[in-house]
Amino acid sequence: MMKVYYAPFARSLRILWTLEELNAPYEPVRVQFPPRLAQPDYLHINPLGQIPTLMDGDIKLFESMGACEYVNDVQGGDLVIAGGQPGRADYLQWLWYGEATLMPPVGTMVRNTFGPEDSRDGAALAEARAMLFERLALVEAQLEGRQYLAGDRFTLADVSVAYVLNLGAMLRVSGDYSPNIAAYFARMMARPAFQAAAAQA
Ligand SMILES: N[C@@H](CCC(=O)N[C@@H](CS)C(=O)NCC(=O)O)C(=O)O
Repeated sequence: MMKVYYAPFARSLRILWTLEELNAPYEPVRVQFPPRLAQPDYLHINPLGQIPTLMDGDIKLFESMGACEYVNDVQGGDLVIAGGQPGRADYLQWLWYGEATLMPPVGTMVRNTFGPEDSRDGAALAEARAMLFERLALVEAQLEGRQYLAGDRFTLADVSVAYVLNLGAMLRVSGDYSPNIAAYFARMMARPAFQAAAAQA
């Protein structure tokens, strides 16, 4: 059975959500955060000390969206838009956008909100927040007249981006989401699979 090393609110939530969407069996393994300080034995599993890690027998993945695609593959799921299918370009765009473009400012916000008090920088926080909202404007435009980010159906592109929107709620900025994003976020959070994953992570 696949094992997911997770911590609350960490990117492991993307993998747990994907597993729940596909009704796949898995074993969640809670890791204390941050592992390199709180749980050094985890460094044998993931030498970077990062969360998540997905283990499937001898196979190990430590990139959250890569792990989600892997889960979809082994489960024969329908959460990917393959080459040649309508929506493929949008799928690639938003799958990557969630991690590569939205997460960097959010990471800065998390560090400057929840990191050690003496290292928090209000100016860096404000700058990251502004950058996040500038980047979310493209998500808002993509969602005009759409329920999902790609291909008119729920995919891993939604898992990638909606996870970031959920972190925005933790950071108390979701009240400022623009209308399409606010409605989309509510739809994503209402999915039973998201709720099942979030309940444990
Ligand atoms: N690109 C990686 C990023 C992994 C990552 O940065 N994880 C965070 C938690 S969500 C972490 O472990 N941070 C602690 C650290 O880097 O020490 C992924 O998508 O899985």
